[in-house]
Amino acid sequence: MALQISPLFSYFRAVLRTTGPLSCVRADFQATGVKFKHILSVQSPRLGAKPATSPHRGHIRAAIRGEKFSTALWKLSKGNGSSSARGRKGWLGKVAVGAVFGLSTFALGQSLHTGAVNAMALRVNLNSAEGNWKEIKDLLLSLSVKDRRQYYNTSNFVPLDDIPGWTPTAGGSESPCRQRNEKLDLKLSLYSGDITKLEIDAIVNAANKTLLGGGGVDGAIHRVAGPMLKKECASLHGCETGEAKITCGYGLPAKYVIHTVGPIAQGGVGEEEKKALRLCYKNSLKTATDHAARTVAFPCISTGIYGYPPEQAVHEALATVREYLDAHHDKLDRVIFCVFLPTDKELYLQNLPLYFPADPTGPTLKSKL
Ligand code: AR6
Repeated sequence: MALQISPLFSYFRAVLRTTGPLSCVRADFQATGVKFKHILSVQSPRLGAKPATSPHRGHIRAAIRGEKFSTALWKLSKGNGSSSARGRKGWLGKVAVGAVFGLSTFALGQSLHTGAVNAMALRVNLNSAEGNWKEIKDLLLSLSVKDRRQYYNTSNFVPLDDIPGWTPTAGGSESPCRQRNEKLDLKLSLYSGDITKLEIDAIVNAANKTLLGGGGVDGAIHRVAGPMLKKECASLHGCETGEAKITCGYGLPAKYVIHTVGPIAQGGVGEEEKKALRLCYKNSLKTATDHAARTVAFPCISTGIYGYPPEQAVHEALATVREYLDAHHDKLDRVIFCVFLPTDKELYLQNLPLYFPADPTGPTLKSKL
C-alpha cells in the first residue's frame, strides 16, 4: 500500500507546487483520482491465482487497501503533521479529500470502502496458495460470524445453536468419579460428525509435530481451511507433543484452529502417554481462553493413526476438561466432544455422566443427543 499511496501524495505535492488557483488543483486531483483508481485496479491482484467463481470468495485485499487509503486521507485531512507542516498538510489534506473524485470527505470514505469492497471486484480465492496469509487472517478475524460466512469452504456448516448442550443423565449403573458441579450444566456437548463443519470459535486439530498437515482429522481440517493454513502453520516452527498452537481457520467455519500433538501410543500406554494426552486437552483449552475463544471442539486426539486406545483416552479427555472447567467455567461457553465413529460416541455417552454427574436427587435429565 505504501508503494501506492506515496506516489499519489507526491503527485499531490507536485501539483500544489506548480498550480495556482484551487479550481486547477481540483481538476488535477480529479485526474489523479482516475489514475489512483487505475493503480488500485492494476496493482491489486487477486489474492488467489484462479478467478473466483463461487459466492464464498471476497474482496479482502481491496477492502484492506480501501480502508488504509481512506484512513490515510482522513489523517492527512486532519492535518496532524508537525509544526509548520501542519497547516499546509491540513489544507492539502482537505483539498485532497474534497477534490479527489470530487466528493465530500464522507462520501469519499464511503466510496473507497464500499467501492473497494463491491465495485472493484477484486476477489480472494482461499483455495490458492498465492496471497499473504497475514492480511487474510487480519481481515477474517475482524469480521463478524455472519460476514465471515461468505468465505467458508464448506457447505452445510453447523452453527452453535444447532449443537445441543449435553445434560447429565442420572441413574447410570456406575458411580460418578467427580462431584456434581451445576455450573457446568450445558457447558458441554457431544457432537457426532465432522469437526470441519462446526461454526464455533475454535476447533482442535490432532496434528503432528511438523504442523504441516497429514491424514485423519488433520487432513480434513487442512483441506477445508485451504493452503493459507499450511502457510501460517509453517511460520510456527512445529509443535512438541502435548503443546498447542493457534492459527486462523481460513476457509473453515471455525474462527481458529488450535493444533495440538498427541502422544504416539502404538507401543502401549504408560504414564508418559497419559500425561501427554492430558496436556493436549489442557493446553488447547488454555490457548482457547487466552484468545477469548469461548466455544471449542475436540476430536478424539491420538485415537486414530497414533493408536491410543479410545476406551482409555476418553478418561484422560473427560478428566482434563472437567478439571479445566471447574477452574475456568466463566471463560468458556461450550466444550464440544466431536466424535466421528459410533464406537466413540458410545464411549462418551457411557463416561460423560461419571465426570459430569447429574443431581442424584433431581429429576432425571435426558441427553438430547
Ligand atoms: N471430524 C472429527 N473427527 C475426525 C475426523 C473429522 N473430520 N476425521 C477423523 N476423525 P487421527 P491421531 C477422528 O488419526 O490419532 C495425522 O496424520 C478419528 O476417527 O486424525 O491423533 C496427523 O498429521 C479419530 O477418532 O489423529 C498425525 O500424523 C480422531 O479423529 C496423526 O494423524 C483422531 O484420529 C495424528 O493421529
